[in-house]
Amino acid sequence: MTFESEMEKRTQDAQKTVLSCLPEPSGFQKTLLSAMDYSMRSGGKRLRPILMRLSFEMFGGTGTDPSWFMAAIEMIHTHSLIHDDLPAMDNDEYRRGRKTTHIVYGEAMAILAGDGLLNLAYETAARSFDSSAHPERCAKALQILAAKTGVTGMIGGQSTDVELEGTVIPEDTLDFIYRLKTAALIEASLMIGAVLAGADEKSVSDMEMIGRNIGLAFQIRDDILDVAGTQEEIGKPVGSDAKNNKTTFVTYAGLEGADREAKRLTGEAVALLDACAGRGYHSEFLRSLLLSLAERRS
Ligand code: GRG
Repeated sequence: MTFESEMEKRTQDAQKTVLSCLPEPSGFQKTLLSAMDYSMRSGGKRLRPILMRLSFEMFGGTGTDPSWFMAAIEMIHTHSLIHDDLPAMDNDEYRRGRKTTHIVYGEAMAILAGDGLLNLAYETAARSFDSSAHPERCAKALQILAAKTGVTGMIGGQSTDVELEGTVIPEDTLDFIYRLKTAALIEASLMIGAVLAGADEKSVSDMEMIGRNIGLAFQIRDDILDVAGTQEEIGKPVGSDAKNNKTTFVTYAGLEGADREAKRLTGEAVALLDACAGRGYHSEFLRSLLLSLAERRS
């Protein structure tokens, strides 16, 4: 199977898994549920659930269905995008090539749709206990999900980012923001797959570091695309960082320096993955996927 056809197959699998966990828009909350549904169905690469399943498979997972956590991480990711696009944050009109949730459903409903997805994520992840032969692994995975999403993870990074908007952000603070805001969910995806599969502590910690390096590279690529991409590629207008007066990695390193750093970080991640292969845990497709992210245009 080629890389492209396997990617297509895995994207469809993640898409089916994620959408099967969404409630039907009906009842008095129909508008809220429609707003959640709209946001979850509007494209997206489904990268985090794909990474989670790949990690689960790499460590030979059995006895627990990772689907619940796969859907949960995508719900949390989508919640963050809905809230990040709000007028109080980035004030963006387009996301994933479509109008943002607050443009279609209004600001109040978009706030609630984000809140709804964040709660639904934990409700969904907790369903993994029902059929798991290893409930203690599900409990550990739930802890990771909450910590990497909350104040020590994505929300903490976003708050620092929001607070410092319009200022010249020192490079080490920018690194902290990227690590929490963007890398934390990617770390969580790889760690949870490993934990649900019963991987040892060293392997879980390696997956965390792979996620960190890939997450930082992913954010730097996002900075590059915001300057050098096109609206068709990124699904929203380019130049949003400049419009919002944001310090990004490109501010410090320029486009070429940022490209070099994204590739260096990807190399670190692949080296760690190769070390896992040396201990008998191997996924050729995950390796190719990590390398392909360094070149991504969307
Ligand atoms: C509002 C709590 C809160 C957090 C916001 C993650 C985040 C923090 C904001 C989203 C905007 C942004 C630039 C995030 C950086 C990570 C990133 C590049 C997200 C886009 O992820 P993709 O490319 O998106 O995986 P798709 O659409 O493919 O799912």
